[in-house]
Amino acid sequence: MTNIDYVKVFESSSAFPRPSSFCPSYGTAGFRADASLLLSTLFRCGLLVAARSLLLGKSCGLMITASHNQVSDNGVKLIEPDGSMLPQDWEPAATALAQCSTDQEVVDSLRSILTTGVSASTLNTPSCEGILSVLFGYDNRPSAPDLLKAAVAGVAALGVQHQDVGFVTTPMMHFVVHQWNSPCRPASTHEAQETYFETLIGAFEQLVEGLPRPPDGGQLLIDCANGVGAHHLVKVQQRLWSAGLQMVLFNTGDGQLNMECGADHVQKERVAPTGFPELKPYSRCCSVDGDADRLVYFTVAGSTSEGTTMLLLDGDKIASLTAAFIKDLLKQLPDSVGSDIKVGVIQTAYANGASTSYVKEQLLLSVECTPTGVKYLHQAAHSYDVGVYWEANGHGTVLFSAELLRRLEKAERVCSAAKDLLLLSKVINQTVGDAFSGILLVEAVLRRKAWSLSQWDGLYQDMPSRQIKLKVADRALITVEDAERKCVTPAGLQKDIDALISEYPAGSRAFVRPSGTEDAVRVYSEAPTQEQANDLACRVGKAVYLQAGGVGPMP
Ligand code: NG1
Ligand code: ZN
Repeated sequence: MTNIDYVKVFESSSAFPRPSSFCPSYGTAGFRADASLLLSTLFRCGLLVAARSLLLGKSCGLMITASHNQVSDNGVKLIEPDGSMLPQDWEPAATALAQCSTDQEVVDSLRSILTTGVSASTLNTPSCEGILSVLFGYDNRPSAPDLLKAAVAGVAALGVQHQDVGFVTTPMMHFVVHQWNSPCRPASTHEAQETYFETLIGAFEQLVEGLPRPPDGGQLLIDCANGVGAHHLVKVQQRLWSAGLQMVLFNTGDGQLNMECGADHVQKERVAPTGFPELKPYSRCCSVDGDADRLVYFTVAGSTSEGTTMLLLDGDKIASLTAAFIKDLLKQLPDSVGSDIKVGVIQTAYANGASTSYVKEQLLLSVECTPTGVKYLHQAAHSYDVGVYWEANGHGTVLFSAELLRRLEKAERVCSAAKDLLLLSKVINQTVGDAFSGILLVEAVLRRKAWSLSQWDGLYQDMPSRQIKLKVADRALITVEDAERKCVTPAGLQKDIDALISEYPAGSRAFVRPSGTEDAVRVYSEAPTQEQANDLACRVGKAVYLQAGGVGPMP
């Protein structure tokens, strides 16, 4: 094990004291808070990611972003050498380190991480300092440069080198870290970014080769949320135009990040983003979030006297389209290749009930429900040969098992479905949910099926749903089980929720959980009509407010 200079760690830590009232914890997607609070957290994440790199003997990554949150927030996500997310058994150590009150506690916490390796499985892995470094990426928030300096100081305190990858989307960063640790390591992180685009676009071009452009001319209006995605999408516009995909970019940085735009806004508010032109019925539109790891499609149906109807094609619809396409291809494989392939669709409690029924009853595929957060879905997807996972908010991807890929490679010369599945596995960023990869995936599948947006939308009709959030004094008092569908505490709250649900028609449901990224409690409901869903969410919100110490206006 490397000799760690703990005196240096102590001294470096003293420049980044934790604000006394700030108690960070590793949430649904890393640490996230108002950026002004985060310097100590970033310094300590620098220590942690450097420690992890030393223990594994490989280069880890650190991405500075708060995704779809407002511009004054920021956050940090840690990335494993293979491009996956920080293992869950490291999360308590990350929280403990971030919460230390003194520099001595920081040193002690770090020492304990390094000496125990957190879990026995990482203890004996040799270090190989010198060839490893920590990779840093960030989005376009104004707080990024200061937070980056704090993280660099943390990594330097352990004597580990770093590479500045620059402005990147979160999924690009996962891909770059994966590449950096692969046997054919690129010469620079810039080259790794080029490989990212070449891999995804190259596979897309082959999937759509020779197919006619869509009837709408292939125009796709993209809301970039004024985030980092725009920075990269402009560079590939020309090449994709040649492949029949005309990306027209909006909210490319002239407005405020995520302000009335972005995938979260479009999905939760069910409105077109700001800055969009008046839409023609069924024109193709999509929206990505601030760090471009989420994607939702939307359009408008024909207008009525009350205006146009917004159609949202969310993560559930993307998952359903993808699963249907993959299932068709798998059916075409010869028995020797495709007889015993295990396919699963992984969702959370927020998945629309109609999508779950579609996958189970129409596609006849198994559905698994996990707690919110892609780390849970991703882990569950690993137990299938093809694990299709998406959150309703548009965050998801598909994982192909190594064994299946080997079989497909053997068969690709003689079987076009095997070749197509291999191309799909390249269009899809398997390290993490990726909006750009999602766009290429959806566009390729629609082109292959010669489907319009309305045909895609017609796979199933969403059950009316409603999501609200409210504030309580301490959201940690709300605890949940059964993949977050049942409330354990406060005692009695679930009984009240059940009683409310029983007043609505069969098939109605509602649940409550504390957010892992915001100081809020989320309430979700589904019912046969929109009025009933709104009403149910509001009444469940009131029950939470009364039983869990609501703050501010009652729903
Ligand atoms: P929280 O705030 O824990 O609900 C939100 C999303 C998650 C996930 C994370 C990370 C909803 C209901 N929740 O988590 O799905 O995307 O942010 O960004 O959309
Ligand atoms: Zn995001």
